[in-house]
Amino acid sequence: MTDLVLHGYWRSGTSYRTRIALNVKGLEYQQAPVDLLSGEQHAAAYLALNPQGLVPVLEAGGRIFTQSSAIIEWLEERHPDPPLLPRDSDGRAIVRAMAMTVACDIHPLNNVRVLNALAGDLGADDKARRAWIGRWITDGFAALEQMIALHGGRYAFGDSFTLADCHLVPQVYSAERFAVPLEAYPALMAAAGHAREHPAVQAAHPDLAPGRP
Ligand SMILES: N[C@@H](CCC(=O)N[C@@H](CS)C(=O)NCC(=O)O)C(=O)O
Repeated sequence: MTDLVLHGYWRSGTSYRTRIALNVKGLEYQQAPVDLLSGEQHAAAYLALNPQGLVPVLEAGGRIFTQSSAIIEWLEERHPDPPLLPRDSDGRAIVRAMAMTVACDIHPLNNVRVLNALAGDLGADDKARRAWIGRWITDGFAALEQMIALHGGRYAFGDSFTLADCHLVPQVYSAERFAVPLEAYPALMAAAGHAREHPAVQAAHPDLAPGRP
């Protein structure tokens, strides 16, 4: 029996990155699907867990945590082995910068609510929304490519799986889903390819998540 419950949506990148971290740490957890397409994130019961109406939420023994990157850092502090951050402060800063490039500068611009606002407020059609998505992934991946070429090894930073890989894999999944060309990012794609071979990452794949139609 576990006291960890992850509320998430099968295809959400933030839920996916949290599942990866939970799996890397070898933790058992229950999953409670939240259907973003039907708007379950706006229901009163869910807003009581996360007033932002976003997934994921991690319940841990009665405590409620939101914001996937903060959840992963909490997991890192509570369950340090295996580590998701390098031992030295320089390395930690670089890994966090890689993760934040995804978490702060790519993902939020392509979130469901932003895409809905583009369509509803500005009348953007599917083609325009796909161009928007591609634009921000391309922008962030161009920077990440250079960072990974400089600091990467088997994974995005060196030869150990880190917080950066937790964030990178779901963003590549999203890029592929929206057919964003990825040939210009060989170092990034090599790191993502190795990360995808990790059993913890494979077990976190959206196709295996509850709630998938
Ligand atoms: N910064 C937040 C972002 C959470 C977020 O945007 N989640 C998306 C799914 S990936 C969501 O719940 N979207 C629902 C909506 O936009 O209505 C985190 O990392 O947890």
